[in-house]
Amino acid sequence: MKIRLIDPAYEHPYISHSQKVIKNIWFARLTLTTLAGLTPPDIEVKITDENVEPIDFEEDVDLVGVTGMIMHAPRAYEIAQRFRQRGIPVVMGGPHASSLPLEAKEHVDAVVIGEAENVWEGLIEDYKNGCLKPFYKAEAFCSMEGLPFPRLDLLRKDAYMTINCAQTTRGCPHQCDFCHVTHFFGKTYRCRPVDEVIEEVKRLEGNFLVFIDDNIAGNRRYAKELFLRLKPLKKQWASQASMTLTRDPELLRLAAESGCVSLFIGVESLSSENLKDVNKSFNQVHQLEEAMKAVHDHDIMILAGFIFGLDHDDEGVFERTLRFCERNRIELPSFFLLTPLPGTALFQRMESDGRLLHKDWAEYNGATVVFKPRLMTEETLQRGFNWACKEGYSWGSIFKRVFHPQQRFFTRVLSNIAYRSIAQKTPEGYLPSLSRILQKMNDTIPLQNTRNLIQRVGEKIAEKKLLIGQKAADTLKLYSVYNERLKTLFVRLEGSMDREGAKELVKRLKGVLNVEIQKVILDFKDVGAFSSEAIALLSRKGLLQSEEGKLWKAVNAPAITD
Ligand code: B12
Ligand code: SF4
Repeated sequence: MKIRLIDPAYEHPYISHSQKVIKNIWFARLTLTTLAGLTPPDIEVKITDENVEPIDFEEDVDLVGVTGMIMHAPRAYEIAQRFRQRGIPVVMGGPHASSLPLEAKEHVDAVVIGEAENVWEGLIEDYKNGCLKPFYKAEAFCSMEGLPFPRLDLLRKDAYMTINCAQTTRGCPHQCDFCHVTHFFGKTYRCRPVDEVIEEVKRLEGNFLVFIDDNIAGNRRYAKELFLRLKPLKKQWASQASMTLTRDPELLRLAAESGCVSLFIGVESLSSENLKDVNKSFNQVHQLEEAMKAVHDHDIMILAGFIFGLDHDDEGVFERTLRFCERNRIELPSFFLLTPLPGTALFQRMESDGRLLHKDWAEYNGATVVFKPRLMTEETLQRGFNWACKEGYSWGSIFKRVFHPQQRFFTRVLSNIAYRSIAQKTPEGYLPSLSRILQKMNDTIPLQNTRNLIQRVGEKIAEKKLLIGQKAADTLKLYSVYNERLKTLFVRLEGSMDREGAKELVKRLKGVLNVEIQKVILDFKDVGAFSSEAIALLSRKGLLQSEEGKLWKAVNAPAITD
């Protein structure tokens, strides 16, 4: 019996990679090599990764297996159709088929939902007996003990940066709303026996490998043991981890000592409201810069993932995020557009709110807007994203991010050049016109004179006083969000306000008036103390008026009688 396993290509004018780029930056996924490893030895099994070689549709095979993420679905269905026209049965599995098995079944003979480990051999038996079932779903997640090693020998070694890939864990202890991993693996986080991982790593040629785990440090005890055991092998490795890794200095040190040279870290957003919305509050915004520094101090290169289009993102998000990457010398920023993947909590929410623009899965590629953003139009989000991709890999930005005295300088430059070649294919974008203004409206204004400040609502209950006291710092902070759909700028003020602070606020707001903003809502709730001159100035300028219909609307304006 002959089986052909196929990884469909993704054809797209600027997202698909050329053979050269694949050779420079891609590693092979473990999907089909794992499946081949699970195939009984008496069966001839071969792999085609259509990204690096064409499919032979005339091949003499008995059964075809196709995989695919969501964006690959249309191509996977085309491939299935071509083989089925010849009477060759096709089985589909992977993230897309597992999320939408009924849809997939319309295009193939059998669908494997979830992991293949516990069902693949049975499926082959059913095929041999002529009784292939429409769906296969294992009753439980597979054991991580004794998994066969992936058949890396079936890949075209010369086509990728490396084929040295291994997996140590499956799943993730977290449940971010946009991520497919927890949907696929449930709330499980399963670790392979360290001995088996070490044995597999020892067999890999060369000194570099990629652990394709979603979160290699999800279980600290396990990760520490793994890193300790990896150290003597003197290999270098790359992987993905959540920010929580950076909070355990010992874990980070062990990772570095065991050969970790680069980590993909999902930072996602610089807004704590956004992170809260998508159930990722464990990424603490105020600790981000420190976390990036800790990783760099161990000479580990950072590939930081950022998502644009979350509900609290306004037109300022693109520039703010890029400047963050430059300031923190993030070697390889990876920008994605929020993409509701079927099966995720995000998808359910967007679908029930009527926010999905369509279900053309090929467009669900992380670089195309497929939903209605809350604070921007679709066009602004798309163009801003394009701008960030291009600008992020401009020479100026590369210079700011990699030109610093650290080891592996050339690796950093070379990988940026490779990413630059991808970024340059992105269509023209533009920085939204309000971006600069929004940077100024999200700022901290230092106080000149703190002596004359009058505590607000000083007579209220003691706890409140304490809270207000804490907020009445020596600065005035501006948190501004622009809603392009309502043409309204919301400005939340926090801290204390003296005359100079009020003057500076008025000056900045005057700049805002020159652009398309139609209304400004100023929220004074978190201003703990004012000087009487500040109040007088704000009143003169009309900023404390709260009547509707005016350009300004004040919320929680001070009512101080001194
Ligand atoms: C490595 C990886 C990548 C690499 C891929 C490199 C390459 N050469 O393709 C990189 C970093 C480039 C990448 C990019 C992207 N990725 Co990716 N990636 C992964 C990751 C971490 C591991 C894949 C892997 O090897 N898994 C190990 C194997 C053993 O597991 P598996 O693939 O699930 O296969 C098992 C079963 O699904 C089943 N199965 C799978 N296929 C088939 C087929 C048949 C016939 C059968 C019977 C069974 C079967 O059997 C296997 C054994 O149990 C997964 C997460 C994950 N844990 O899988 C995300 C993941 C697959 N990626 C994902 C996404 C979204 C992307 C991007 C679209 C991100 C973006 N927005 O740009 C891009 C697309 C890139 C592209 N053009 O293809 C999502 C997919 C979600 C979805 N529903 O589509 C995942 C699940 C991550 C996530 N957080 O949600 N990715
Ligand atoms: S931490 Fe990463 S892998 Fe884990 S659920 Fe969140 S996005 Fe997914």
